[in-house]
Amino acid sequence: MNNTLFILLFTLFIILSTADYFSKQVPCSGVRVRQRWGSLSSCERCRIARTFVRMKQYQDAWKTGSSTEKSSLYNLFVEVHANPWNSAAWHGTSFFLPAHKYFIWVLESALIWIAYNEGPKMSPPISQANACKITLPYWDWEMDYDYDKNDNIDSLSLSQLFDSNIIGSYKTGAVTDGRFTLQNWPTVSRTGYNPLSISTPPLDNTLKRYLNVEDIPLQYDTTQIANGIINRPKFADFTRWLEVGPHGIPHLLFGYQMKTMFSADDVVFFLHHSNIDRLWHIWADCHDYEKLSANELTNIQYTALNPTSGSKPKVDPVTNVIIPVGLHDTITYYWKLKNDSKIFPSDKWPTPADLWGMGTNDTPGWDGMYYRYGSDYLVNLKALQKKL
Ligand SMILES: [Cu+2]
Repeated sequence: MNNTLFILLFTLFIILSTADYFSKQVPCSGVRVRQRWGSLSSCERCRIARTFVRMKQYQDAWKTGSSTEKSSLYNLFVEVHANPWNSAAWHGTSFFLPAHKYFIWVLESALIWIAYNEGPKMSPPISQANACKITLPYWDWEMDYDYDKNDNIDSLSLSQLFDSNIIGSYKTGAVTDGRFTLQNWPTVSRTGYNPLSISTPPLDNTLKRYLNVEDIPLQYDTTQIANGIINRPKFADFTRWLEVGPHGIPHLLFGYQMKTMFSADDVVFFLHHSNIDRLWHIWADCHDYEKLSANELTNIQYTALNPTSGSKPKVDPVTNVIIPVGLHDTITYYWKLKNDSKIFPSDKWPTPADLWGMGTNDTPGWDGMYYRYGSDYLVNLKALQKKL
């Protein structure tokens, strides 16, 4: 085979082996390594925030089917998450972890795609080389837990998450500084200003945050998280605990948009879910489940649970049929009832089994998924605990 033909076939292979809508259109390859938000440089944080804002502004006919109406790329993600069929299937069932895993993976691909295609036109520009380095960071809120309750210092106020240039200052109410003020960042959902009844008028599209730690404190420190992972070798126990407790509290603490199904209106949603996905990875690693292939999984590693707790199963909002959530049942990514989505096409809806493997150097995961989390202090903590 001559060299040109080989390169052509190799390029075609790369394109075909990374199948999600966004990642197949950019030549960025290799494993994506997700880092903690606090470990990123201010340039890296700013690059990600500017790309999010560009994604909000970027309009295209994302809603396929009969509609050609243009819509914001970022808002599409907000709406896909808030869609009643998706939200029913993805929450309070054992689809919770795999559904959000795939959702944030596609969002990360879209971020890279926007930075790659739009970045060079931005002022200041983002180079294509830097665009390919973008990954979705995680907010490790367990590090912001208030370890010393008597020092009169609110630990969350010192979190590296908040600043006046990027995510916004640490304060209750409307976001008025950073990159996500109303001018740059009109939210999809409209909320009022009363934290106790956010649907009380006047309603507007300003992003708002509650952030009242006296009312809703962060309840999980690193030891509790490590023990929660170690002591729950069964998926059923782990996912129930993770969704209700560690996942739920930051949503309530941020309040406003974040405590509704329009929670993805705040980019903090994605940093939070990156952390939740990271804890799922650590759980699999801790119990050596990551060495199993999808066809070796038993109901220790994945259990079909609908509902995860309580007695009311999640049902299809139209037919009232109980949503099947087995290892080989497809997770829904409906755009809306009748129209398919350009970026979540129905022939590409994954199952939990599809999403089990993250890919190795030899074999990419389902839909070309290939990512890891950066060096992790929790893993070290786990080793410590095992010695005790
Ligand atoms: Cu969700």
